[in-house]
Amino acid sequence: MKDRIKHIGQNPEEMGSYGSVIPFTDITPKVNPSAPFEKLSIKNVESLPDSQRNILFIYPGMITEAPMTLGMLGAVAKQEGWKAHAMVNTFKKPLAVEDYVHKAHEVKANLVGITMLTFNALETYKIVAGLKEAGFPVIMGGPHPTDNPQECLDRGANIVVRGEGEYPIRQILRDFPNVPEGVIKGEVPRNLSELPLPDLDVYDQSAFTDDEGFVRGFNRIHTSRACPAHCTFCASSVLGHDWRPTTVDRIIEDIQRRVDQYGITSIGFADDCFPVDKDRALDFCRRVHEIKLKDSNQKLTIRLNSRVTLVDSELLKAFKDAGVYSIAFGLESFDELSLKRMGKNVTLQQNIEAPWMAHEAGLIVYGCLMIGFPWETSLSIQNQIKGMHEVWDAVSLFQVSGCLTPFPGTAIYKQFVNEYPSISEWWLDPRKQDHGIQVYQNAANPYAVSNFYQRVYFDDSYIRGEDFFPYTDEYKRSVAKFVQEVGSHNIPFMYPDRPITQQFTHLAAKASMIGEDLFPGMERKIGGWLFDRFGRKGERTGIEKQRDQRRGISKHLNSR
Ligand code: B12
Ligand code: SF4
Repeated sequence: MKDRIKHIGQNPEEMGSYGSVIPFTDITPKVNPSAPFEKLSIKNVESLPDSQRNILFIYPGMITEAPMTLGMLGAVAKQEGWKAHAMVNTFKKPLAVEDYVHKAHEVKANLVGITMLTFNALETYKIVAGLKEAGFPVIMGGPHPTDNPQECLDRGANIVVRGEGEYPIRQILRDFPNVPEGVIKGEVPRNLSELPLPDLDVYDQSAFTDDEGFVRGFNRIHTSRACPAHCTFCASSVLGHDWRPTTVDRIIEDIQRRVDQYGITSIGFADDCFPVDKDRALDFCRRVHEIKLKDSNQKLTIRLNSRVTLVDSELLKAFKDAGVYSIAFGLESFDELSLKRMGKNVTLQQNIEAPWMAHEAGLIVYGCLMIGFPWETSLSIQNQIKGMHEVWDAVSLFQVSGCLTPFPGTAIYKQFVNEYPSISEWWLDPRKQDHGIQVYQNAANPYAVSNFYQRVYFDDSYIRGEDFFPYTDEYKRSVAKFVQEVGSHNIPFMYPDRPITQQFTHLAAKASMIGEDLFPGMERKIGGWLFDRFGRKGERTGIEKQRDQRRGISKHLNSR
């Protein structure tokens, strides 16, 4: 067994681009790698015949849409003859630890696989503890375990998979129950077309279905993995930087089956960066018309993301002709120093030219911006504002993707953890759970988690607090000005042809900002109460709300 695990990649030499992120030699498996699972107290294993093996995949990070990751892993499990079940913690159906344990019992899970992001680490570890207590063996994977495998073992995981999970999970399921505990670094799938397409049947679709019957997330397609760039804030350890595309045939096949099965006409590419290979992108644009929609009056629309460095007029026009509706650029900053220090490897000029080119090609342009880098001063923010004005009419919506969250494994975390020791393992601090997550967009009661101005100004930065880095008052004042600029730009896009609504929204948002300065937390308390009593009724029942409170989500955000 030792040999086999080595074969699927324990050797640092085999880790490709991961090697530089965290040296694998840091990781000491908690348990002797040759200890088989039978030695654990697993209730179901021995009594079940092979044909009834079940794996339950869990996604504990609150989300509104079906995370394709579980479909990807579920498809592999099914290929191996296992029954795959998925459980996702959604705003529509929030889940508590006992729900996961109950489900694991219900499906007679032989194994439970958990996908872990960083922002809700403590809640995730509670789930691990609950499942372990009930006797279920737990495998963890995803961005957080990839960067913190030892922590996951220490918190109860039996196996931690680093990086992409398809090959390791296949091996584990084949060898089950004779699988050693510890850390596995999987072989990187080089040919993505060999992997099965995500299995959409593993999900409880009712958790993602909106009022119109649309299943959220089922339109999210992956056509490539990894991003060649090395932005220092980006948590890229899972996929690395070795960009790997799937074939155009495969993209067409994946879109077609979703159109056929779910009547999907709006596709979102989840790739970090779709157009890395321009020829492939152009080929896709030519062939997209092969996709047959159910009704000839329908049109396929596509949303995608790109670096500004990878587009030109020819490609952008081809996108437009292919039905691309919008393109999101990670502009991040218009401050040259910040761009440089965050390793974005783009010029100010490119940040200005690309949005204009896309706009001129007829695309809706989203410009994602970041603030809160520890080196920034109010001058950086003034430059942000100046830059925004350079692309004001080209960009439809600026998205402030938040005040910098130093995710583990990122260069920025490693660089600043010594200077700011308080950021060390921040994800284990109860006060920092859910940091940086754009909760308010989905919450049943938006006032429970955010102020009005945060919602309409797209300010999910919460920079009035100092969760990670200290900011001067002058910096905070500049940020306040910046988010107002973002708001004054975005509000007309949100309420086109409604000038009175635009004015009113702007005024109300300003009042909300002033109110927060004078009486911190008050708007959320009063607004939350009023909304609960008189507002549009959300999906959540009293019990579900209690679960939410147990998770601590509203409580924490209320205290911001
Ligand atoms: C699409 C996407 C979204 C979508 C959909 C989310 C989803 N999970 O489907 C949306 C827009 C909703 C979203 C939201 C957020 N996202 Co997001 N998102 C992505 C993105 C671009 C692609 C995810 C993906 O499908 N990857 C492709 C698959 C192949 O990789 P994977 O999901 O990691 O899964 C593989 C392995 O990790 C492993 N694996 C995963 N789970 C398991 C479980 C087991 C048992 C095993 C064995 C293996 C295994 O095997 C999988 C298959 O190979 C990634 C960036 C990226 N490149 O991955 C960011 C990323 C995951 N998001 C991130 C963040 C921060 C967020 C938000 C918090 C942002 C915010 N401010 O709100 C929210 C959180 C939402 C939530 N509740 O989860 C970070 C996470 C960093 C971290 N350390 O936690 C990432 C990595 C972006 C980044 N580079 O910084 N996101
Ligand atoms: S360009 Fe985007 S996906 Fe690529 S490393 Fe930078 S932030 Fe991450």
